[in-house]
Amino acid sequence: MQNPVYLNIENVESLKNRVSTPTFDRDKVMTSIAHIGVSNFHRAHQAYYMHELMEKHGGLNYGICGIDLLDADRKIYNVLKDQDGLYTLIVKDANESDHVKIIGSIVEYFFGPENPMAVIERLAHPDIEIISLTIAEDGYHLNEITGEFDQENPVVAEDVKNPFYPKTVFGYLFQAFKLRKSRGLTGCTILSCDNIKGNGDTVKESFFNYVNKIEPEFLSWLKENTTFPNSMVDRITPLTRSEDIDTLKNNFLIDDQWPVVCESFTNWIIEDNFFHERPQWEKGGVQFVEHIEFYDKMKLQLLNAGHTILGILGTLQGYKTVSEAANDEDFMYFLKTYMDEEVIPVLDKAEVHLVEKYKSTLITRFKNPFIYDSLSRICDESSTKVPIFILPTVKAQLSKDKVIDRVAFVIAAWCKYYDGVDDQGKAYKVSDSISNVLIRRATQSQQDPIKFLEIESVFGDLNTNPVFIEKYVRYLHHIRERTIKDCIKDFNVNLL
Ligand code: CS2
Repeated sequence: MQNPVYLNIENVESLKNRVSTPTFDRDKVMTSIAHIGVSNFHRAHQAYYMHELMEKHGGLNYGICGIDLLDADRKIYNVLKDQDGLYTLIVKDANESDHVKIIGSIVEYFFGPENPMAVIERLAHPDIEIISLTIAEDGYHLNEITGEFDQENPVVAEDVKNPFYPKTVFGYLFQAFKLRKSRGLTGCTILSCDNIKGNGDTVKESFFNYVNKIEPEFLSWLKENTTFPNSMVDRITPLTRSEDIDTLKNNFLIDDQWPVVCESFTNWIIEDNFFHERPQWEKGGVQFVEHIEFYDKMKLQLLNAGHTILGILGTLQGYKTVSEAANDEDFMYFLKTYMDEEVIPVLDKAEVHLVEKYKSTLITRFKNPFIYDSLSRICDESSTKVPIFILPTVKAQLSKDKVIDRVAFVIAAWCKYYDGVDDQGKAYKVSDSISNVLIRRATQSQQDPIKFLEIESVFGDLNTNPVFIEKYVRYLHHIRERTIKDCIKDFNVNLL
C-alpha cells in the first residue's frame, strides 16, 4: 500500500488525481484580506468562498493572511505553517458522497503571541483592504445585561492600561490603524463573521468605545476611514475528529494534520458597505443586501437557537451529536413547535415564505447523519450563546403576551444541564468561562429555583418577570423529577 502524502505546497500537485487541488497560481495571489481567527468555521466558509473565487473567477487579488491571537491557537498555527496554508475541506451531504477539496486561499499566516509587532505591521499594510473576524461570541467582550462593550473585562482593561502590547482584537486594531494614519494611509473595512446580532455594528461600537477610552481624538479619523458591514454567516462545521484525519489517510492517501469537515449547505449575506472596492463575491453565491436585520434574526433564532436547544435537551438524554438528537422524533417535534409557535411569530411576516424554506432546510441539515457535530461543541460557552440565540425570543414573546412555554422549558432544562449527569447516569463535562457560577447557581436552584435566573450577567432582569418565573419553576420541577425524554413526550401532547 502507498504511503499517504504529506500535504504541503511541494506535494499538492501529486494529489490532483485523487482530489480537487488548487488550479490557480498561488505565487500570483496578492494578499488583501487579513482574517483574525482561523477557526474551522473560517476555513469552511470565508476561505472556501475566496478559494472558489480564485478558482473560477480569477479573484487573485484577494488572498487571505490568517492571523491568530490566542495562545490556544498555537496548534493550528503550527499546522498551517507546516502545510503552507493548505488544508483539506471535506464536504458531507446527507444524500451525496463526500467532496474533498484542497483549499489554497490562505497564503500567509501570523501568530500574535509569537510576534505581536508583525501582526500589527501586517494589519497596517496598505495592501490590506479588509480585516475580517471570526473571534466567537466571547471575543467581543460584551456585557450580557446591556449588550454593550464591557470595559471592565480584565483582558480589555489590561489592553487599555498597556495599549502597546495588545491581547484583544481591539487592541491590535487600534495599533494597526494608528500606524496607518501616521503613514498617511487610509483605513479599511472591518468585516465581522460571527454569530452576533448586528455583528458589524457591534464590533464598531466595541472598537470605538475602546479607542475612546485610550485616545478619543483619534476617533474622527477612524470614523472617516473604516466601514463595518453587518453580515450573516451560515455553514455547519463540526470539530475535526481523529477519524476524519484517518479517513483522509486511508481513503485518499492524504496526510493532513487538521482537515475541516462541513455540510454542503452554505450561505453568506453581507451589507454592501465596503471601504475599498470589494471582492466580487456575488459570483460565488454571496448575497449583498442593504439591511441584514431580518436574515440575522432568522438565522440566530432558528438555527443557532435550534442547535442550543438540541444541545441542552440532547445532552440530558445522553445523546452525543446533533443528528442523534434531531433524529429523535420527540425532540424534533418539540423543536419544530418551538420554531412555529415561539420564534416565527416574532419574525418579519412579509418574509414568511423565506422563513418556512429556511426552517425546512434546517431540519434536514440538523438530521444529516454524516456530520458528527458534537453536542459538547454546541453547549460550550452557552452562557454567551443563550443571551444571543434564545433570550431575544423570550423578550419578544413576553412583550407581546405570547406563548413562552417551550422557551421557559428550555431555560429550566439548561439549569438542570449544570447538574452534569445525563439520564443514563453518565457524567459529562461542562465548559464555560463562568462554569463555576452556573454550576453553583444550578445547585442552589434545587432549594430555590429562582437562584439560577439570578445570574444577572446572563439573564438581566428576567428573574423579576412573574409570567416567566411561573412557567420556568413549574418546568424545572418536572425536569428534576423525571427523564427529559418523558417530559418532552408529555410536553408535546399537552404542555406540562
Ligand atoms: C452553532 C454554530 O456554535 C454554535 O452554537 O450553532 O457554530 C453553527 O453551527 C453555525 O452558526 C452554523 O452556521
